[in-house]
Amino acid sequence: MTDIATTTKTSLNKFEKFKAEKDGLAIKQEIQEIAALGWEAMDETDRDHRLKWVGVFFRPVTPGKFMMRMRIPNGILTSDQMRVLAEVVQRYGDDGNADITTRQNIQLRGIRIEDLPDIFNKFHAVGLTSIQSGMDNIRNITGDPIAGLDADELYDTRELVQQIQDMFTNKGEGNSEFSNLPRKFNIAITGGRDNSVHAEINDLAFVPAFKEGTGELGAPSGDKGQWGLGTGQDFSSNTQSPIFGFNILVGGFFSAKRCEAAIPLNAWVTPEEVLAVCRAILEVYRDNGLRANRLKSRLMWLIDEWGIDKFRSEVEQRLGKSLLPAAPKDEIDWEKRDHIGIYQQKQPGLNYVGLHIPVGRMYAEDMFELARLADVYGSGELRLTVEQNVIISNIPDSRLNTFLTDPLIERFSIDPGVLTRSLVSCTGAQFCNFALIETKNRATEMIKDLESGLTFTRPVRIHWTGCPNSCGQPQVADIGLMGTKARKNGKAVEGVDIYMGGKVGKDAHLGECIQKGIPCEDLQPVLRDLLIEHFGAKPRHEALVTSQG
Ligand code: SRM
Ligand code: SF4
Repeated sequence: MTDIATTTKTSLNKFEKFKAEKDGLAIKQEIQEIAALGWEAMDETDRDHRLKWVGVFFRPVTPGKFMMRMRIPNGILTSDQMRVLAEVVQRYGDDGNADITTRQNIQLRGIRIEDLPDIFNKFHAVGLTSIQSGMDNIRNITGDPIAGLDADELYDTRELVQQIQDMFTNKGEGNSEFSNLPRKFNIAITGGRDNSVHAEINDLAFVPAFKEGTGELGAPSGDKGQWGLGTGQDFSSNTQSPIFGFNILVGGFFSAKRCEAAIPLNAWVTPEEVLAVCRAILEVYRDNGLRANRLKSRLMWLIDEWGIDKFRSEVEQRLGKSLLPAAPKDEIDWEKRDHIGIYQQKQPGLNYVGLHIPVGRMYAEDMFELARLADVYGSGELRLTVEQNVIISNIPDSRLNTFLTDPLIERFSIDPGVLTRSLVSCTGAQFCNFALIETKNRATEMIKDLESGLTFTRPVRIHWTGCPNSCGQPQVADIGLMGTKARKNGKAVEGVDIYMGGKVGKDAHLGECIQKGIPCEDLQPVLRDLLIEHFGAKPRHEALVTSQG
């Protein structure tokens, strides 16, 4: 447990103080009481902060209508789970909707506090949880959205992701061992080749890497139990051929103050070791992370203070083992795929189909329909991507043609416009009180207009984020737009800073700010010029003349 006593009381920030007074997770036991009391009468700190430990977010923009953030490990859910989420938002009529998030997750809106006991019962019945999904907890763990379907993947990480989530949430019931971190913590793990998780922007990421078989593994020989649960895929038995495992990256994060890509820990672990190493890193962060200044509490700040070598050796101490050095290269050697469209699975005769969900926004009817699609044509499984889209898996060849004639495919296209296809947007001013600008609606409109005036020869990934917190990840985009206050004719107006050069997949690196304070009302021609100048877009009339002449 966190030894907050070691930090003097006066040096604690206000968040640390209220956590020290009452652990956030304690709110779980008080839900009945709070539901009966109502949101206006309840304690303000409970309402604004502690409820986030059970995934319930007070929205100052829509007081009384809360947001609920789920946990969808690896972004995979069943049609039954999707239907329960749909039922929850359905009861709120026009106020109810849901968003797919940039962490392969779902957030529900319009939630009334008096319904929480019933909602939690519904979640429980289908194995859903929203526990520890906000505030100083570990966020939804991202994994390859086509894990287990991809013929080219090196390791199916679904079980590992679930094990890690089960460890720090006590199988979704809540775990006070990890409910008081210095700040949020992001984990990603991928066994695929295209860095589908944006490993570089996570506090902790596991990326696939082979190690020459030397028989000198750090794990105690034959004692897998000590390293956590087996994964059913034992790559460590043959010590002659290269052994599969993961290189570890640490410290990636975005914040209003600072953005950093993750750096190598210089450690390589087998799949069997991942769980224990994850726990050790979380414990080191929990017990040593900086708690005085909340703007300097993410893992990278601790790594800065200690240096990576000390951080690594503290992790080794927790583990009670030395870590092997990183494999010389990782296996992220593909460009990132977006999975929209039809793809054959590694299982013969089966396909997965990626549907484009415009800026991740869904209404109850959409969610019921997506669940129906998964049941009727697939195996009842749905998957979410960090681009805020949905994949329906396990569709037999024989059902594919009928699937493609389903009316829902018109709404959620398998072949959207070039810009629409890769558009990502954070929540923005409609629901988020940090927002400096409206995002989702504006982004959708502007992209439509740009598409109608231009032709493209390559995709361009445009990400919108409503403020410098960077939830919409503008730094990973070809063009990233970050909400800001701009000035026009002496007046403050909604504006954006423009980021460019974000590279995803192989050799990922973060984009940088190239232009500041463009008023949103003047943005479209600026984007148009950027698309023409840097991404080979052509004005439609010009493209027509060229093709005719
Ligand atoms: Fe975020 C805070 C939404 C992904 C960095 N984020 C918030 C809050 C909770 C602020 C608030 O209370 O209103 C937003 C809720 C708005 C709402 O009503 O939806 C919010 N963040 C989101 C989501 C929904 C954006 C989206 O539309 O997809 C994403 C939910 C992910 C999930 O399922 O858990 C989301 N947020 C991210 C990411 C991207 C990622 O994880 O890959 C980042 C940058 C990466 C990172 O954290 O290192 C991100 N969110 C932040 C920050 C800045 C953190 C920091 O260290 O300063 C905040 C502010 C904070 O925590 O104090 C924040
Ligand atoms: Fe809200 Fe800012 Fe995050 Fe967008 S980036 S969801 S506006 S906190």
